[in-house]
Amino acid sequence: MYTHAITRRPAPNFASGLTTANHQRPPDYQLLLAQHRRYVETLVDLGLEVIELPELTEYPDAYFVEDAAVVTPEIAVLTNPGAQSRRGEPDYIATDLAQFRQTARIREPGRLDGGDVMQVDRHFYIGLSQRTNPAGAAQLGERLQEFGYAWTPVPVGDGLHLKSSINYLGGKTLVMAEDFPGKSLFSGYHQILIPGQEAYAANTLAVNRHLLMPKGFPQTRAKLDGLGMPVVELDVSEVAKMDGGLTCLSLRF
Ligand code: CIR
Repeated sequence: MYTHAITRRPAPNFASGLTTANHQRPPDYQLLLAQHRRYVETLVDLGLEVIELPELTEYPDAYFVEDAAVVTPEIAVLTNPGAQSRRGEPDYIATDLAQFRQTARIREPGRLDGGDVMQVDRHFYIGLSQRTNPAGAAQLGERLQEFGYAWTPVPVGDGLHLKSSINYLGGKTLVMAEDFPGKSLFSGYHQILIPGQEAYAANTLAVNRHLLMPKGFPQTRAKLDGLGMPVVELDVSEVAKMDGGLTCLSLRF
């Protein structure tokens, strides 16, 4: 069970963050703030104490706090984000995390984004992506091994991050885009496969036996309903325009 989450308020210049999305309508700040507020309220409703950090105009992607650190019960590892424009973000979360955990850092030549790190019980799968390189994955994996975790590097393919395509829901069940190239690595798990046109919904977040999924993906909704956990749909249209999703918006621990 998670007891805490860290989030960060999006800054008014968020639309100057990195994106590959070809949005039909420009991202809307007021709408993003409302969606973010609802997200925070949902975490609070699920029993988490949410620490909301202030906006950072210097780093317009910094509200994707998940990329700046990896938190386990034993340690918080500050990352070295793969994108140059995000490289300074971990410095702005370090003291907040130090209140809860001993901290460590990924260092050059290692690069790693938290969005590439998926914990499945005692095993960490670490995506090798445009943002996370083998040196970054190895630094994190070796650090986690000290605490008895196993780790496996996973090439991510075209997606931005590992968790853009696959997420662990608990109970040996993974939700993943059906064309995810690393699918066979996870043949020992119950797999919920998401069809191509709903692939964004593979970014579903399990929090305290509830499933938070993006709004508007009926086939995924039907499959998740079959798991017997309450499902909460959240509108994250403005987050998606910046290539983000539900997992990126918080660090849970
Ligand atoms: C970026 O490209 O870095 C941001 N615009 C989106 C990051 C999304 N984070 C995540 O998937 N963990």
